[in-house]
Amino acid sequence: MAFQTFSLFPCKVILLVVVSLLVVAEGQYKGFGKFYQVQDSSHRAVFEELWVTQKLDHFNGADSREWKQRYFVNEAFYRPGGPVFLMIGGEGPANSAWMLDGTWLTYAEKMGALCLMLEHRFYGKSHPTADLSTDNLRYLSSRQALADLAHFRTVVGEARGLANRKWVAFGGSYPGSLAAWFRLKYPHLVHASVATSAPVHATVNFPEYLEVVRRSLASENAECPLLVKKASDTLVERLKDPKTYDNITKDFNLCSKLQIQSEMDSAYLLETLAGNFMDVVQYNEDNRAFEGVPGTNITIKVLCSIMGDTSLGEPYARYAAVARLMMHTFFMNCLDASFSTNLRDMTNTSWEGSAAGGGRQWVYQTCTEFGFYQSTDSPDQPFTGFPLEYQVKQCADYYNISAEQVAEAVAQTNEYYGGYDIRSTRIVFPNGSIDPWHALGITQDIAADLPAVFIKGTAHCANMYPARSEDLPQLALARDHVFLLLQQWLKQ
Ligand SMILES: *[C@@H]1O[C@H](CO)[C@@H](O)[C@H](O)[C@H]1NC(C)=O
Ligand SMILES: *[C@@H]1O[C@H](CO)[C@@H](O)[C@H](O)[C@H]1NC(C)=O
Ligand SMILES: *[C@@H]1O[C@H](CO)[C@@H](O)[C@H](O)[C@H]1NC(C)=O
Ligand SMILES: *[C@@H]1O[C@H](CO)[C@@H](O)[C@H](O)[C@H]1NC(C)=O
Ligand SMILES: CC(=O)N[C@H]1CO[C@H](CO)[C@@H](O)[C@@H]1O
Repeated sequence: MAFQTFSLFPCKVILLVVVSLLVVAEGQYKGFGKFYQVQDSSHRAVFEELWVTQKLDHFNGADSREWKQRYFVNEAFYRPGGPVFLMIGGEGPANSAWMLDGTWLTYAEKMGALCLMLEHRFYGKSHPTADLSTDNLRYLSSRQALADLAHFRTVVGEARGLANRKWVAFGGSYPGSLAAWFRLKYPHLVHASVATSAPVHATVNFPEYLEVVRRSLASENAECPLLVKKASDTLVERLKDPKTYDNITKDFNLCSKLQIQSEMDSAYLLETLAGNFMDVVQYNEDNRAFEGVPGTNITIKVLCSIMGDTSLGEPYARYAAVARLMMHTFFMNCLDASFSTNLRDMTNTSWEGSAAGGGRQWVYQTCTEFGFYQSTDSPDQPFTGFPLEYQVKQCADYYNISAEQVAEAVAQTNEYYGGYDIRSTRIVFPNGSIDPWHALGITQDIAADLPAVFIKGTAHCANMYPARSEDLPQLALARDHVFLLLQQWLKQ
Protein backbone atom coordinates (compact mmCIF):
# COMPACT_ATOMS: atom_id res chain seq x y z
CA MET A 1 0.00 0.00 0.00
CA ALA A 2 1.45 3.31 -0.99
CA PHE A 3 1.99 5.79 1.76
CA GLN A 4 -0.44 8.03 0.00
CA THR A 5 -3.06 5.38 0.33
CA PHE A 6 -2.16 4.97 3.92
CA SER A 7 -2.67 8.65 4.43
CA LEU A 8 -6.19 8.13 3.30
CA PHE A 9 -7.07 6.35 6.32
CA PRO A 10 -7.60 8.60 9.25
CA CYS A 11 -9.11 12.01 9.41
CA LYS A 12 -5.84 12.74 8.07
CA VAL A 13 -5.08 14.71 4.98
CA ILE A 14 -5.25 17.22 7.72
CA LEU A 15 -3.26 15.26 10.26
CA LEU A 16 -0.36 14.39 8.03
CA VAL A 17 0.09 17.27 5.69
CA VAL A 18 0.26 19.90 8.31
CA VAL A 19 2.26 19.50 11.42
CA SER A 20 2.75 23.23 11.48
CA LEU A 21 -0.84 23.47 12.55
CA LEU A 22 0.47 23.53 16.05
CA VAL A 23 1.10 27.18 15.72
CA VAL A 24 -1.92 29.37 16.20
CA ALA A 25 -2.34 33.04 16.76
CA GLU A 26 -2.56 33.81 20.43
CA GLY A 27 -5.93 34.60 21.92
CA GLN A 28 -7.68 33.96 18.67
CA TYR A 29 -9.84 31.26 20.15
CA LYS A 30 -12.51 31.94 22.63
CA GLY A 31 -12.15 29.95 25.78
CA PHE A 32 -8.65 28.91 24.87
CA GLY A 33 -7.01 28.20 28.23
CA LYS A 34 -4.28 30.70 28.91
CA PHE A 35 -2.68 28.32 31.32
CA TYR A 36 -1.75 25.81 28.65
CA GLN A 37 -0.57 28.36 26.20
CA VAL A 38 3.11 28.72 25.58
CA GLN A 39 4.79 30.69 22.85
CA ASP A 40 7.14 29.64 20.13
CA SER A 41 10.05 31.73 18.95
CA SER A 42 7.81 33.87 16.78
CA HIS A 43 5.56 34.61 19.80
CA ARG A 44 2.70 32.55 18.64
CA ALA A 45 0.69 30.36 20.96
CA VAL A 46 1.16 26.63 20.79
CA PHE A 47 -0.21 23.91 22.97
CA GLU A 48 1.96 22.78 25.78
CA GLU A 49 3.16 19.22 25.37
CA LEU A 50 2.69 17.07 28.45
CA TRP A 51 4.07 13.58 29.02
CA VAL A 52 2.86 10.49 30.81
CA THR A 53 5.00 7.46 31.66
CA GLN A 54 3.85 4.18 30.15
CA LYS A 55 5.04 0.59 30.14
CA LEU A 56 6.49 -0.67 26.88
CA ASP A 57 4.62 -3.95 27.24
CA HIS A 58 1.40 -3.82 29.21
CA PHE A 59 0.93 -7.55 28.90
CA ASN A 60 4.13 -8.73 30.47
CA GLY A 61 4.48 -8.07 34.18
CA ALA A 62 8.12 -9.14 34.04
CA ASP A 63 9.04 -6.41 31.56
CA SER A 64 9.41 -3.10 33.34
CA ARG A 65 10.74 -0.97 30.48
CA GLU A 66 9.08 2.44 30.27
CA TRP A 67 8.74 5.36 27.87
CA LYS A 68 7.00 8.74 27.68
CA GLN A 69 3.78 9.41 25.79
CA ARG A 70 2.67 12.86 24.67
CA TYR A 71 -0.68 14.44 25.48
CA PHE A 72 -2.49 17.77 25.45
CA VAL A 73 -4.97 19.37 27.84
CA ASN A 74 -7.54 22.11 27.38
CA GLU A 75 -9.35 22.98 30.59
CA ALA A 76 -10.88 26.19 29.35
CA PHE A 77 -14.37 24.72 29.27
CA TYR A 78 -14.19 22.65 32.41
CA ARG A 79 -16.75 23.25 35.10
CA PRO A 80 -16.29 21.35 38.39
CA GLY A 81 -18.30 18.16 38.26
CA GLY A 82 -18.26 18.13 34.45
CA PRO A 83 -17.26 15.15 32.31
CA VAL A 84 -13.85 14.44 30.81
CA PHE A 85 -13.52 14.19 27.02
CA LEU A 86 -10.64 12.15 25.66
CA MET A 87 -9.70 12.51 21.99
CA ILE A 88 -7.80 9.43 20.88
CA GLY A 89 -4.77 9.93 18.66
CA GLY A 90 -4.27 7.73 15.62
CA GLU A 91 -1.76 6.75 12.99
CA GLY A 92 0.05 10.05 12.69
CA PRO A 93 1.29 12.81 14.97
CA ALA A 94 -1.39 13.97 17.42
CA ASN A 95 -2.62 17.22 16.01
CA SER A 96 -3.14 19.79 18.71
CA ALA A 97 -5.37 21.78 16.35
CA TRP A 98 -8.12 19.53 17.66
CA MET A 99 -7.54 21.14 21.07
CA LEU A 100 -8.62 24.46 19.55
CA ASP A 101 -11.43 23.60 17.24
CA GLY A 102 -13.75 20.82 16.25
CA THR A 103 -17.21 19.61 17.11
CA TRP A 104 -16.14 17.91 20.33
CA LEU A 105 -15.09 21.30 21.77
CA THR A 106 -18.52 22.70 20.99
CA TYR A 107 -19.93 19.84 23.05
CA ALA A 108 -17.30 20.45 25.76
CA GLU A 109 -18.27 24.08 26.05
CA LYS A 110 -21.93 23.23 26.48
CA MET A 111 -21.26 20.41 28.92
CA GLY A 112 -18.40 21.91 30.92
CA ALA A 113 -16.00 19.14 29.93
CA LEU A 114 -12.27 18.94 30.41
CA CYS A 115 -10.57 17.99 27.14
CA LEU A 116 -7.58 15.71 26.72
CA MET A 117 -5.87 14.24 23.70
CA LEU A 118 -3.41 11.33 23.89
CA GLU A 119 -1.01 10.59 21.07
CA HIS A 120 -0.90 6.97 19.86
CA ARG A 121 2.24 4.99 20.73
CA PHE A 122 4.84 4.91 17.91
CA TYR A 123 3.43 8.00 16.17
CA GLY A 124 4.40 11.64 16.33
CA LYS A 125 6.66 12.23 19.32
CA SER A 126 5.53 9.19 21.29
CA HIS A 127 8.49 6.86 20.78
CA PRO A 128 8.46 3.73 22.95
CA THR A 129 11.60 2.29 21.37
CA ALA A 130 14.94 3.50 20.05
CA ASP A 131 13.96 2.82 16.45
CA LEU A 132 11.32 1.25 14.21
CA SER A 133 12.96 -2.10 13.66
CA THR A 134 10.51 -4.89 12.95
CA ASP A 135 11.54 -6.41 16.24
CA ASN A 136 10.55 -3.23 18.10
CA LEU A 137 7.30 -2.82 16.18
CA ARG A 138 5.95 -5.90 17.99
CA TYR A 139 4.96 -3.42 20.74
CA LEU A 140 2.79 -1.52 18.30
CA SER A 141 -0.80 -2.75 18.37
CA SER A 142 -4.29 -1.49 19.08
CA ARG A 143 -4.31 -3.66 22.22
CA GLN A 144 -1.21 -1.96 23.61
CA ALA A 145 -2.70 1.40 22.57
CA LEU A 146 -5.90 0.68 24.50
CA ALA A 147 -3.86 -0.31 27.53
CA ASP A 148 -2.01 3.03 27.19
CA LEU A 149 -5.38 4.79 27.18
CA ALA A 150 -6.51 2.86 30.25
CA HIS A 151 -3.35 3.69 32.18
CA PHE A 152 -3.50 7.31 31.07
CA ARG A 153 -7.10 7.52 32.25
CA THR A 154 -6.09 6.09 35.61
CA VAL A 155 -3.06 8.27 36.34
CA VAL A 156 -4.38 11.53 34.92
CA GLY A 157 -7.75 10.87 36.57
CA GLU A 158 -6.03 10.52 39.93
CA ALA A 159 -3.55 13.37 39.48
CA ARG A 160 -6.23 15.87 38.47
CA GLY A 161 -8.99 14.64 40.77
CA LEU A 162 -11.01 13.41 37.80
CA ALA A 163 -11.08 9.73 38.70
CA ASN A 164 -14.79 9.83 39.52
CA ARG A 165 -15.87 11.98 36.62
CA LYS A 166 -17.56 10.44 33.59
CA TRP A 167 -15.12 9.98 30.72
CA VAL A 168 -16.18 10.07 27.08
CA ALA A 169 -13.85 8.84 24.32
CA PHE A 170 -13.81 10.44 20.85
CA GLY A 171 -12.05 9.35 17.68
CA GLY A 172 -12.39 9.37 13.92
CA SER A 173 -11.38 6.59 11.55
CA TYR A 174 -8.92 4.14 13.20
CA PRO A 175 -9.11 6.16 16.44
CA GLY A 176 -12.90 5.88 16.03
CA SER A 177 -12.50 2.12 16.26
CA LEU A 178 -10.24 2.63 19.28
CA ALA A 179 -12.92 4.79 20.91
CA ALA A 180 -15.45 1.99 20.45
CA TRP A 181 -13.02 -0.68 21.63
CA PHE A 182 -11.92 1.37 24.63
CA ARG A 183 -15.52 1.37 25.83
CA LEU A 184 -15.85 -2.32 24.91
CA LYS A 185 -12.74 -3.52 26.76
CA TYR A 186 -12.59 -1.01 29.61
CA PRO A 187 -16.25 -0.21 30.42
CA HIS A 188 -15.33 0.71 34.00
CA LEU A 189 -13.08 3.50 32.71
CA VAL A 190 -15.10 4.97 29.84
CA HIS A 191 -18.72 5.96 30.20
CA ALA A 192 -19.53 6.51 26.50
CA SER A 193 -17.83 6.79 23.11
CA VAL A 194 -18.29 8.66 19.85
CA ALA A 195 -16.76 6.40 17.18
CA THR A 196 -16.83 8.43 13.97
CA SER A 197 -16.26 6.70 10.60
CA ALA A 198 -14.88 3.74 12.50
CA PRO A 199 -13.93 0.58 10.58
CA VAL A 200 -14.65 -1.93 13.35
CA HIS A 201 -14.49 -4.96 11.07
CA ALA A 202 -11.00 -6.05 10.06
CA THR A 203 -10.62 -7.65 6.64
CA VAL A 204 -7.58 -8.61 4.59
CA ASN A 205 -9.17 -7.66 1.29
CA PHE A 206 -11.17 -4.45 1.11
CA PRO A 207 -12.29 -4.17 -2.53
CA GLU A 208 -15.47 -2.40 -1.43
CA TYR A 209 -13.42 0.75 -0.88
CA LEU A 210 -12.97 1.33 -4.60
CA GLU A 211 -16.59 0.37 -5.23
CA VAL A 212 -17.65 3.28 -3.04
CA VAL A 213 -15.16 5.50 -4.88
CA ARG A 214 -16.89 4.50 -8.11
CA ARG A 215 -20.34 5.23 -6.72
CA SER A 216 -19.22 8.56 -5.30
CA LEU A 217 -17.76 9.62 -8.66
CA ALA A 218 -20.91 8.41 -10.43
CA SER A 219 -23.12 10.39 -8.10
CA GLU A 220 -21.40 13.50 -9.45
CA ASN A 221 -21.66 12.41 -13.06
CA ALA A 222 -22.50 8.94 -14.37
CA GLU A 223 -19.83 9.17 -17.06
CA CYS A 224 -17.04 10.12 -14.68
CA PRO A 225 -16.02 6.63 -13.43
CA LEU A 226 -16.26 5.32 -17.01
CA LEU A 227 -13.78 7.95 -18.18
CA VAL A 228 -11.50 7.10 -15.26
CA LYS A 229 -11.67 3.46 -16.26
CA LYS A 230 -10.85 4.30 -19.86
CA ALA A 231 -7.82 6.32 -18.79
CA SER A 232 -6.61 3.70 -16.38
CA ASP A 233 -7.02 0.94 -18.97
CA THR A 234 -5.02 2.95 -21.52
CA LEU A 235 -2.23 3.42 -19.00
CA VAL A 236 -2.20 -0.30 -18.16
CA GLU A 237 -1.98 -1.08 -21.88
CA ARG A 238 0.91 1.32 -22.39
CA LEU A 239 2.81 -0.09 -19.44
CA LYS A 240 3.17 -3.30 -21.45
CA ASP A 241 5.35 -1.48 -24.00
CA PRO A 242 8.67 -0.08 -22.71
CA LYS A 243 8.80 2.28 -25.69
CA THR A 244 6.05 4.33 -24.06
CA TYR A 245 7.93 4.83 -20.79
CA ASP A 246 9.50 8.13 -21.76
CA ASN A 247 6.09 9.54 -22.55
CA ILE A 248 4.56 8.20 -19.34
CA THR A 249 7.43 9.67 -17.36
CA LYS A 250 6.74 13.05 -18.92
CA ASP A 251 2.94 12.85 -18.84
CA PHE A 252 2.84 12.16 -15.11
CA ASN A 253 5.90 14.21 -14.27
CA LEU A 254 7.64 11.27 -12.59
CA CYS A 255 10.74 12.06 -10.54
CA SER A 256 12.80 9.41 -12.30
CA LYS A 257 12.44 7.64 -15.60
CA LEU A 258 9.86 4.91 -15.37
CA GLN A 259 11.30 1.43 -14.94
CA ILE A 260 9.17 -1.66 -14.67
CA GLN A 261 11.14 -4.61 -13.41
CA SER A 262 8.43 -6.41 -11.53
CA GLU A 263 4.71 -6.41 -11.00
CA MET A 264 5.37 -4.41 -7.84
CA ASP A 265 6.67 -1.49 -9.92
CA SER A 266 3.62 -1.18 -12.14
CA ALA A 267 1.21 -1.87 -9.28
CA TYR A 268 2.82 0.84 -7.20
CA LEU A 269 2.55 3.39 -10.01
CA LEU A 270 -1.07 2.51 -10.74
CA GLU A 271 -1.99 2.63 -7.08
CA THR A 272 -0.29 5.97 -6.58
CA LEU A 273 -2.25 7.51 -9.46
CA ALA A 274 -5.54 5.99 -8.32
CA GLY A 275 -4.69 7.49 -4.94
CA ASN A 276 -5.51 10.94 -6.34
CA PHE A 277 -9.13 9.90 -6.73
CA MET A 278 -9.26 7.91 -3.52
CA ASP A 279 -7.99 10.84 -1.48
CA VAL A 280 -10.38 13.33 -2.98
CA VAL A 281 -13.40 11.07 -2.55
CA GLN A 282 -12.54 10.17 1.03
CA TYR A 283 -12.10 13.79 2.01
CA ASN A 284 -14.58 15.44 -0.35
CA GLU A 285 -15.41 18.86 1.09
CA ASP A 286 -13.38 18.02 4.24
CA ASN A 287 -10.19 19.35 2.71
CA ARG A 288 -11.00 22.81 3.81
CA ALA A 289 -8.89 25.26 5.66
CA PHE A 290 -8.64 24.16 9.27
CA GLU A 291 -6.87 26.07 12.02
CA GLY A 292 -4.97 28.43 9.81
CA VAL A 293 -3.90 25.78 7.34
CA PRO A 294 -5.02 26.40 3.78
CA GLY A 295 -7.42 23.74 2.55
CA THR A 296 -7.74 22.54 -0.99
CA ASN A 297 -10.78 23.22 -3.09
CA ILE A 298 -10.35 19.99 -5.01
CA THR A 299 -13.55 18.00 -4.78
CA ILE A 300 -15.16 15.14 -6.67
CA LYS A 301 -16.79 17.78 -8.85
CA VAL A 302 -13.41 19.26 -9.80
CA LEU A 303 -11.90 15.87 -10.72
CA CYS A 304 -14.93 14.85 -12.72
CA SER A 305 -14.97 18.12 -14.61
CA ILE A 306 -11.34 17.54 -15.64
CA MET A 307 -12.17 13.96 -16.66
CA GLY A 308 -14.99 15.33 -18.81
CA ASP A 309 -12.93 18.09 -20.43
CA THR A 310 -12.43 17.01 -24.05
CA SER A 311 -10.22 20.02 -24.75
CA LEU A 312 -7.49 18.24 -22.75
CA GLY A 313 -7.39 15.31 -25.16
CA GLU A 314 -8.22 11.66 -24.61
CA PRO A 315 -9.21 10.39 -21.12
CA TYR A 316 -5.60 9.28 -20.51
CA ALA A 317 -4.42 12.88 -20.93
CA ARG A 318 -7.13 14.12 -18.56
CA TYR A 319 -6.04 11.52 -16.00
CA ALA A 320 -2.52 12.93 -16.28
CA ALA A 321 -3.96 16.44 -15.85
CA VAL A 322 -5.57 15.33 -12.59
CA ALA A 323 -2.22 13.98 -11.39
CA ARG A 324 -0.49 17.25 -12.24
CA LEU A 325 -3.20 19.30 -10.51
CA MET A 326 -2.74 17.23 -7.34
CA MET A 327 1.04 17.69 -7.46
CA HIS A 328 0.63 21.39 -7.93
CA THR A 329 -1.85 21.60 -5.05
CA PHE A 330 0.41 19.73 -2.65
CA PHE A 331 3.55 21.58 -3.74
CA MET A 332 5.23 18.52 -5.23
CA ASN A 333 7.78 19.12 -7.98
CA CYS A 334 7.47 15.64 -9.35
CA LEU A 335 5.74 12.36 -8.61
CA ASP A 336 7.76 9.70 -6.86
CA ALA A 337 6.05 6.56 -8.04
CA SER A 338 8.98 4.16 -7.90
CA PHE A 339 8.51 1.08 -5.78
CA SER A 340 12.24 0.73 -5.12
CA THR A 341 12.34 4.21 -3.57
CA ASN A 342 9.26 3.30 -1.57
CA LEU A 343 10.87 0.05 -0.41
CA ARG A 344 14.00 1.89 0.66
CA ASP A 345 11.96 4.45 2.64
CA MET A 346 9.57 1.93 4.16
CA THR A 347 12.36 -0.31 5.42
CA ASN A 348 14.32 2.54 6.97
CA THR A 349 13.97 1.93 10.72
CA SER A 350 15.17 5.37 11.83
CA TRP A 351 12.85 7.83 13.57
CA GLU A 352 14.36 10.38 11.18
CA GLY A 353 13.31 8.47 8.07
CA SER A 354 10.49 9.75 5.89
CA ALA A 355 8.25 6.71 6.57
CA ALA A 356 8.51 7.33 10.32
CA GLY A 357 5.84 10.01 9.82
CA GLY A 358 3.47 7.07 10.12
CA GLY A 359 3.77 5.00 6.95
CA ARG A 360 6.04 2.29 8.31
CA GLN A 361 4.04 2.02 11.52
CA TRP A 362 0.58 2.03 9.99
CA VAL A 363 1.35 -0.52 7.29
CA TYR A 364 2.78 -2.73 10.04
CA GLN A 365 -0.56 -2.47 11.82
CA THR A 366 -2.39 -3.44 8.66
CA CYS A 367 -0.11 -6.50 8.27
CA THR A 368 -0.46 -7.58 11.90
CA GLU A 369 -4.04 -6.53 12.77
CA PHE A 370 -6.36 -5.09 10.17
CA GLY A 371 -5.56 -5.78 6.52
CA PHE A 372 -7.86 -3.14 4.95
CA TYR A 373 -6.15 -3.54 1.56
CA GLN A 374 -7.93 -1.39 -0.97
CA SER A 375 -7.43 -3.76 -3.87
CA THR A 376 -8.70 -3.59 -7.43
CA ASP A 377 -10.20 -7.07 -7.08
CA SER A 378 -13.81 -5.99 -7.62
CA PRO A 379 -15.08 -5.68 -11.21
CA ASP A 380 -17.41 -2.94 -10.06
CA GLN A 381 -14.80 -0.14 -9.91
CA PRO A 382 -12.72 1.81 -12.41
CA PHE A 383 -9.09 0.98 -11.55
CA THR A 384 -6.79 -1.87 -12.56
CA GLY A 385 -3.48 -3.27 -11.51
CA PHE A 386 -3.10 -3.33 -7.73
CA PRO A 387 -4.62 -6.64 -6.65
CA LEU A 388 -4.61 -8.06 -3.15
CA GLU A 389 -1.46 -10.15 -3.76
CA TYR A 390 0.50 -6.98 -4.45
CA GLN A 391 -0.71 -5.37 -1.24
CA VAL A 392 -0.03 -8.40 0.93
CA LYS A 393 3.38 -8.89 -0.64
CA GLN A 394 4.40 -5.61 0.95
CA CYS A 395 4.03 -7.20 4.39
CA ALA A 396 6.76 -9.64 3.35
CA ASP A 397 8.88 -6.96 1.67
CA TYR A 398 8.74 -4.53 4.58
CA TYR A 399 8.54 -6.81 7.64
CA ASN A 400 8.97 -10.43 6.55
CA ILE A 401 5.34 -11.19 7.38
CA SER A 402 3.67 -13.82 5.21
CA ALA A 403 0.20 -13.78 3.63
CA GLU A 404 -0.87 -16.60 5.98
CA GLN A 405 0.26 -14.60 8.97
CA VAL A 406 -1.72 -11.56 7.78
CA ALA A 407 -4.87 -13.65 7.34
CA GLU A 408 -4.51 -15.18 10.78
CA ALA A 409 -3.83 -11.83 12.46
CA VAL A 410 -6.91 -10.26 10.88
CA ALA A 411 -9.13 -13.15 11.99
CA GLN A 412 -7.76 -12.76 15.49
CA THR A 413 -8.58 -9.07 15.53
CA ASN A 414 -12.23 -9.77 14.79
CA GLU A 415 -12.25 -12.54 17.36
CA TYR A 416 -10.85 -10.15 19.96
CA TYR A 417 -13.12 -7.15 19.32
CA GLY A 418 -16.18 -8.79 17.74
CA GLY A 419 -16.06 -7.00 14.38
CA TYR A 420 -19.52 -5.86 13.31
CA ASP A 421 -20.97 -7.82 16.23
CA ILE A 422 -19.53 -5.51 18.88
CA ARG A 423 -21.32 -5.97 22.24
CA SER A 424 -21.31 -2.92 24.39
CA THR A 425 -23.45 0.08 25.28
CA ARG A 426 -23.31 3.87 24.89
CA ILE A 427 -21.29 3.98 21.69
CA VAL A 428 -22.51 6.09 18.78
CA PHE A 429 -21.24 5.39 15.25
CA PRO A 430 -21.65 8.36 12.89
CA ASN A 431 -21.03 7.42 9.23
CA GLY A 432 -20.91 9.35 5.96
CA SER A 433 -22.53 7.90 2.87
CA ILE A 434 -19.76 8.83 0.44
CA ASP A 435 -16.93 7.81 2.77
CA PRO A 436 -15.46 4.56 1.42
CA TRP A 437 -14.70 3.42 4.96
CA HIS A 438 -18.36 3.18 5.89
CA ALA A 439 -18.33 -0.27 4.29
CA LEU A 440 -16.48 -1.56 7.37
CA GLY A 441 -18.41 0.51 9.86
CA ILE A 442 -21.54 0.12 11.92
CA THR A 443 -24.22 1.35 9.56
CA GLN A 444 -27.37 0.33 11.37
CA ASP A 445 -28.42 0.68 14.94
CA ILE A 446 -27.30 -2.44 16.82
CA ALA A 447 -29.37 -1.51 19.85
CA ALA A 448 -30.90 1.62 21.35
CA ASP A 449 -27.64 2.36 23.13
CA LEU A 450 -25.47 1.34 20.15
CA PRO A 451 -26.91 3.66 17.50
CA ALA A 452 -25.57 4.52 14.06
CA VAL A 453 -25.91 8.09 12.82
CA PHE A 454 -26.10 8.24 9.07
CA ILE A 455 -25.03 11.41 7.27
CA LYS A 456 -26.09 11.35 3.65
CA GLY A 457 -23.66 13.02 1.30
CA THR A 458 -20.68 13.49 3.62
CA ALA A 459 -17.19 12.03 3.56
CA HIS A 460 -14.75 10.71 6.14
CA CYS A 461 -15.17 12.18 9.63
CA ALA A 462 -17.15 15.21 8.42
CA ASN A 463 -19.04 15.54 11.71
CA MET A 464 -15.81 16.08 13.66
CA TYR A 465 -14.89 19.30 11.90
CA PRO A 466 -16.14 22.67 13.08
CA ALA A 467 -19.61 23.58 11.85
CA ARG A 468 -19.86 25.88 8.81
CA SER A 469 -22.79 27.79 7.40
CA GLU A 470 -22.56 25.88 4.12
CA ASP A 471 -22.74 22.44 5.79
CA LEU A 472 -25.45 20.10 4.59
CA PRO A 473 -28.49 20.28 6.92
CA GLN A 474 -28.18 16.56 7.69
CA LEU A 475 -24.60 17.13 8.85
CA ALA A 476 -25.75 19.79 11.29
CA LEU A 477 -28.51 17.46 12.45
CA ALA A 478 -26.00 14.65 12.98
CA ARG A 479 -23.88 16.87 15.21
CA ASP A 480 -26.97 17.75 17.25
CA HIS A 481 -28.04 14.14 17.39
CA VAL A 482 -24.68 13.05 18.85
CA PHE A 483 -24.89 15.89 21.36
CA LEU A 484 -28.34 14.80 22.54
CA LEU A 485 -27.14 11.22 22.92
CA LEU A 486 -24.20 12.35 25.03
CA GLN A 487 -26.45 14.50 27.15
CA GLN A 488 -28.74 11.59 27.74
CA TRP A 489 -25.92 9.12 28.44
CA LEU A 490 -24.12 11.41 30.85
CA LYS A 491 -27.24 11.42 33.01
CA GLN A 492 -27.11 7.62 33.29
C1 LIG B 1 5.11 9.88 -27.33
O1 LIG B 1 4.34 11.05 -27.44
C2 LIG B 1 4.51 11.70 -28.69
C3 LIG B 1 3.79 13.06 -28.61
O2 LIG B 1 2.55 12.95 -28.02
C4 LIG B 1 3.98 10.80 -29.78
O3 LIG B 1 4.13 11.43 -31.05
C5 LIG B 1 4.75 9.50 -29.77
O4 LIG B 1 4.21 8.58 -30.72
C6 LIG B 1 4.71 8.87 -28.39
N1 LIG B 1 5.61 7.74 -28.35
C7 LIG B 1 5.19 6.49 -28.08
C8 LIG B 1 6.24 5.43 -28.11
O5 LIG B 1 4.04 6.21 -27.81
C1 LIG C 1 -8.90 26.77 -6.06
O1 LIG C 1 -8.37 27.85 -5.35
C2 LIG C 1 -7.29 28.47 -6.02
C3 LIG C 1 -6.68 29.49 -5.08
O2 LIG C 1 -7.61 29.99 -4.19
C4 LIG C 1 -7.80 29.10 -7.31
O3 LIG C 1 -6.75 29.74 -7.99
C5 LIG C 1 -8.37 28.00 -8.17
O4 LIG C 1 -8.94 28.54 -9.33
C6 LIG C 1 -9.43 27.22 -7.42
N1 LIG C 1 -9.74 26.05 -8.24
C7 LIG C 1 -10.99 25.64 -8.41
C8 LIG C 1 -11.12 24.42 -9.29
O5 LIG C 1 -11.95 26.15 -7.89
C1 LIG D 1 17.26 6.38 7.03
O1 LIG D 1 16.84 7.71 6.94
C2 LIG D 1 17.70 8.62 7.57
C3 LIG D 1 17.07 10.00 7.53
O2 LIG D 1 16.67 10.33 6.26
C4 LIG D 1 19.05 8.60 6.86
O3 LIG D 1 19.94 9.50 7.50
C5 LIG D 1 19.61 7.19 6.94
O4 LIG D 1 20.81 7.12 6.19
C6 LIG D 1 18.60 6.19 6.37
N1 LIG D 1 19.09 4.85 6.62
C7 LIG D 1 19.24 3.96 5.67
C8 LIG D 1 19.72 2.61 6.09
O5 LIG D 1 18.99 4.21 4.52
C1 LIG E 1 11.53 -14.37 7.74
O1 LIG E 1 10.65 -15.20 8.47
C2 LIG E 1 10.94 -16.56 8.38
C3 LIG E 1 9.86 -17.39 9.08
O2 LIG E 1 9.04 -16.60 9.86
C4 LIG E 1 12.32 -16.84 8.99
O3 LIG E 1 12.65 -18.21 8.91
C5 LIG E 1 13.35 -15.99 8.23
O4 LIG E 1 14.63 -16.16 8.83
C6 LIG E 1 12.96 -14.54 8.22
N1 LIG E 1 13.84 -13.79 7.37
C7 LIG E 1 14.43 -12.68 7.75
C8 LIG E 1 15.29 -12.01 6.73
O5 LIG E 1 14.29 -12.21 8.86
C1 LIG F 1 -23.74 4.66 4.12
C2 LIG F 1 -24.17 3.96 5.34
O1 LIG F 1 -23.64 2.95 5.66
N1 LIG F 1 -25.11 4.55 6.03
C3 LIG F 1 -25.71 3.99 7.20
C4 LIG F 1 -25.31 4.83 8.41
O2 LIG F 1 -26.16 4.57 9.51
C5 LIG F 1 -27.57 4.62 9.25
C6 LIG F 1 -28.29 4.39 10.53
O3 LIG F 1 -28.46 5.61 11.17
C7 LIG F 1 -27.96 3.61 8.20
O4 LIG F 1 -29.36 3.67 7.95
C8 LIG F 1 -27.20 3.90 6.95
O5 LIG F 1 -27.45 2.91 5.98
